[in-house]
Amino acid sequence: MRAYYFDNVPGDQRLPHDYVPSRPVAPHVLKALNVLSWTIPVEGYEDSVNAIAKERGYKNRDTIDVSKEGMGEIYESKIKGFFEEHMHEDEEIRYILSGSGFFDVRETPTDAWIRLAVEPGDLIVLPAGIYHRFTLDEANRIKALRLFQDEPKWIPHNRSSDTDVNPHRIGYLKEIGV
Ligand code: KMT
Ligand code: NI
Repeated sequence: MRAYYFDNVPGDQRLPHDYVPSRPVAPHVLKALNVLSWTIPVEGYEDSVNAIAKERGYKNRDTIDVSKEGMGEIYESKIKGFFEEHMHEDEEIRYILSGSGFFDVRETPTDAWIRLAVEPGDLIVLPAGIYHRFTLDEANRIKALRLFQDEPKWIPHNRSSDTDVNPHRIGYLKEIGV
């Protein structure tokens, strides 16, 4: 997984939006935001992913196919929703099986976007309360395993003055010491 600062240039969200020259984000910066990542080769990934799932209490999982073919008529609205800046009250855990895409996470306190370019074998954990969004890249497809601590639920809370005072948001800021 490559991590770099998003260039904020208006235009197609599926483009890399990498500064020239690129502004890479060091692993310790992601660590300070409580963003976790592993690389686990897709061939024979099960044991390693199962071990992490067991250790972290991820009891449920499903797969998601984000592509026109995979989503049908809800594709356009889903793509739009994924890219709205939001938070969840649970961790967002994704293991990329095929394809690629970008998860953008907000750095705090700068509010800069950090772009995580994910590809097959990347396992990422976005902590509860972090502001983030997702987009496909120009290849237009990704398949991922979604892991959940409890029931497969996925409630996005779009960023607003309400989410700024959400207990999970406050808890996240406390955890990262901001
Ligand atoms: C999400 O929650 O934003 C998604 O599931 C996006 C697709 S998973 C690669
Ligand atoms: Ni999300």
